[in-house]
Amino acid sequence: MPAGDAHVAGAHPSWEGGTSVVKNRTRPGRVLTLGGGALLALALTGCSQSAMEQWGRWGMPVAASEQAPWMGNLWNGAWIASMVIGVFVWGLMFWAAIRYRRRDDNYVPKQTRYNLPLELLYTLVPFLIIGVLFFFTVQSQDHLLAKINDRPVHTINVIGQKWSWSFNYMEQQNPAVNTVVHDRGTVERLPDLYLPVDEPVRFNLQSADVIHSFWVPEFYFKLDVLPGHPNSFDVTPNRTGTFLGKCAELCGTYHSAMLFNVHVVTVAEYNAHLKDLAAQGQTGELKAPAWPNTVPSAPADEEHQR
Ligand SMILES: [Cu+2]
Repeated sequence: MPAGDAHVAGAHPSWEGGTSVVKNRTRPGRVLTLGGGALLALALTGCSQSAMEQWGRWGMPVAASEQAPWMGNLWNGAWIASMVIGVFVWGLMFWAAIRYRRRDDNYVPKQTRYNLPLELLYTLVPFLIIGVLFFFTVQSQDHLLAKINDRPVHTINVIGQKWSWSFNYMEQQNPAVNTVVHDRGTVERLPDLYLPVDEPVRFNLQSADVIHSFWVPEFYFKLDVLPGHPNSFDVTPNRTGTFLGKCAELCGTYHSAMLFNVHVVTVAEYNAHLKDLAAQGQTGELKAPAWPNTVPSAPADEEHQR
């Protein structure tokens, strides 16, 4: 049993016991506690401007890629549609509860049955709602998964392994680097993913073992990393900064430690970082072994094996 549950279970008897303070707390006391909690929550979340702005994005961080607005608009639209429908349904529920409340013990209102227009309405309206959401979902998905073909792209081959990430920068064609360099992460050392700002990057995702999911929240995008099924997507980071990338698929004991640092930097800084990696001997491509092995193999020798 998780510690949190144990705590709740431990506290439980005092709620049941007739002499407990909790049981005897008066109603105004409880209301005050609730009100205080709500005020505290407001104070904690509402005092900083950036937190308020994040509420404006329905909890999303500030976007950092050219493709992010497709997902951002879908996210905002889905929330607005849900809120409109929610308020309408709550309104109907409260209206019906108040308008048709029982006033007289012997009175039973007229029961409605086989009302065809009403049944058609509540069958068709949900289909309509789902249809609209489906249309915008497919539209966003097509744009997010579209490959960038009109500009040269940097290619980064990513390997997800229990429980970290390895990045291969396929920069043979880049005159500033001229080779493939890699950065292998471990559970103890988070790997660093460097990306050039305003330049398209193609990610090829491979898993060395189980299903992972490659997620950079600021790009508003995640994609499954599947054993035996390479996935790929293009993204153009458009805001410099340091972000935290994550694995978004529960993949075992240290899933929560499967993080990586994302540095969106200028092209010059990007090239300089890759040259640093090359100078440290991190050249060549790390390959995902045939599933279901667990550790990517080193490019030429076994020197990098864990
Ligand atoms: Cu994972």
